[in-house]
Amino acid sequence: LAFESELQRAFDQGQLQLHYQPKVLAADGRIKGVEALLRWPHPDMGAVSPARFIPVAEETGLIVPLGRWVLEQACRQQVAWKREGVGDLVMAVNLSARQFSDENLFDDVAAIVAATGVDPASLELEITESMLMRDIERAMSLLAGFKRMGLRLAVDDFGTGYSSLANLKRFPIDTLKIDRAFVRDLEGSGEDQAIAQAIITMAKSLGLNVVAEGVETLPQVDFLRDRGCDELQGFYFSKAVPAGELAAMLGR
Ligand code: G
Ligand code: G
Ligand code: MN
Ligand code: NA
Repeated sequence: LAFESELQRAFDQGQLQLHYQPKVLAADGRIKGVEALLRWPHPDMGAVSPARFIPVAEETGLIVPLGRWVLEQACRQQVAWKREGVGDLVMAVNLSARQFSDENLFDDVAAIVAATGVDPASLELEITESMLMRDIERAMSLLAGFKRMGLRLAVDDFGTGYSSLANLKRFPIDTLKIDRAFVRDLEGSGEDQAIAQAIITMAKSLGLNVVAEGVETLPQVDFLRDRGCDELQGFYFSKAVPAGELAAMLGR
């Protein structure tokens, strides 16, 4: 079967799963929220990376129903964790370019928020810079609508795209996520240290929450915390795990 038909079939048969990666407060290590990340445990190929199948889902258009499923699943999980006393975590969900340009996105999100009863203040949409910059007017009105709905908005992979902070401040953004490209070599690279420091300083002065991605080592943790980064996400703390494992982590 061609890869795209296999993906469609996996989706139809309920084989795609969501895992959740913690975001911890730099100050005290408590889990503040999670990022929902798709997983495809393939019977023959093993785990297929979303880096491989998301672009295919974008091409075929499957990303639109798949994205709705991800959002609904993530919202239901947020509500379940809250109800069960596991925690009132901020649930972050990635949006892809094709979803973002889909004319029904706003209504789909509104319908899912209403149907699941999730507190919109506990739902964060992760959007990349390039999605914002492609059609600035449309992005502006979409984001304004999401803010009126009470959602949180994050710019993902920050620093790799074209936007400047000056440009970004026109958007009603709550959070900047420093791309892991700047975190990876933090210990050895004075340039990456300067970039990370500059992003944190400017984000703070604009009143934005800052999250560093791809945090894998204690020296990275120390550097980012000491410079005022609010939240940390990466393998140092945890990879993305199934919902049950996350609940167990919070229980400890
Ligand atoms: O989890 P991992 O690092 O392997 O993810 C690889 C890429 O796939 C990342 O860019 C991530 O944002 C993206 N991705 C994972 N899950 C989703 C999802 O539910 N929706 C979208 N649009 N992208 C996702
Ligand atoms: O593009 P986005 O930021 O949504 O991508 C999230 C991806 O980053 C996921 O595929 C996740 O598995 C991956 N990831 C999360 N933490 C780390 C980390 O500490 N190191 C590396 N290399 N990848 C990570
Ligand atoms: Mn992300
Ligand atoms: Na990212």
